[in-house]
Amino acid sequence: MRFLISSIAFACLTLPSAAQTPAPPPGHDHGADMPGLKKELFAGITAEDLLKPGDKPGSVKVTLVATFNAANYGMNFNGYSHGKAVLTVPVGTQVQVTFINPSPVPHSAIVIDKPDTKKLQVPEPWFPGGASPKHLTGQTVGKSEFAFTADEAGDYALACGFPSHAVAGHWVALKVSAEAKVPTLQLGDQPAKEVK
Ligand SMILES: [Cu+2]
Repeated sequence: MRFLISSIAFACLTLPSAAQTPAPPPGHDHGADMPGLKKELFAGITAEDLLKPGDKPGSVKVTLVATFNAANYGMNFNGYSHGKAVLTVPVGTQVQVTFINPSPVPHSAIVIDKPDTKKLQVPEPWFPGGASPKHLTGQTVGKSEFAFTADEAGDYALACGFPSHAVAGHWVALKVSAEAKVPTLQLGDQPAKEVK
């Protein structure tokens, strides 16, 4: 037994050099990377890509990258969680979504009524077509596309449909507005900006 314990102690002392790097202090990891990300899946994509003009008038492109960084334990889209990025589109906008999950942890994307972010599970998208494939089981290390028409004004969310993730904050806000003339994007505390 003594031999076994000393072997374990020896093994711990001879771990590779990464183990000797001091860990960052807790709570200071918001901009840090998550381990195991397939970075080429979202190279060049930023928070601004949450909302861009689409190919046709009256359409927008939304690029949602789950686990963009380590914020909210990776349960973020392009670094934002808990509705802290707000995408506003005029009623009737055609929304084309590219969903990317570069991580081995399953995530998905679905448009839901904002109060439903408090539900553990949401079976159907609010607007027909508004979910990535198998949103309840999610996908890992990959990309998918879907589209929907935001034809009813209201406060919605683009959320991760993997059970319990939306409750944990894995969503950005989507406002479908009868007053808005152009799509705008608000990132955190910055003022909303018309997308270009
Ligand atoms: Cu998720």
